Amino acid sequence: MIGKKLEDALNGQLNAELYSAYLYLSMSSYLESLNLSGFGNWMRVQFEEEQFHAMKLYDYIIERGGRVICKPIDGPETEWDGPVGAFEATLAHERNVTGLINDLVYLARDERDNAGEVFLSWYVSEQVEEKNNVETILGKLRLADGNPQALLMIDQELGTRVYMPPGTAEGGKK
Ligand code: OFO
Repeated sequence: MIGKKLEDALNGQLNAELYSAYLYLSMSSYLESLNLSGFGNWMRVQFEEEQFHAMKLYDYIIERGGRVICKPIDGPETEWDGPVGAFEATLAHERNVTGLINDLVYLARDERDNAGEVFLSWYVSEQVEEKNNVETILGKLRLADGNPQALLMIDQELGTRVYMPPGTAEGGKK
């Protein structure tokens, strides 16, 4: 059975992942409002990924004999400074989430919960991938630097992103 401290912390992370989902849904809607439907699509897929992250925690807490407590989810922002502003905010958010995940790993270690630490290692790798993905897009956006044609090309590329649940043939880990 999971210890109370780690159970509470995992519940907190479940809430944080649902907030992430809500944040990216809000960004999707914002980008759609700019007629950047490819960017909107990318954020919508991100919304689905974050729900997966949340539900993985949900299942794990239950599997370990804990209890999931559904707390209120904060309301996300609704406006950003264009796609660059949205992706800068995404990068800052993911850096923050990485800090939360690292703290959970340290807590699992302190609690001598080896199973919990192994479980959390999936999130450690996931954060590296998320940060890299966002940095890549931000790099392209900065290169485009206000060039509408280049922006539309990136929009087209991001419009091809499809949600693949982890474990499916092409989804691999993501
Ligand atoms: Fe769940 O990785 Fe982003 O927040």
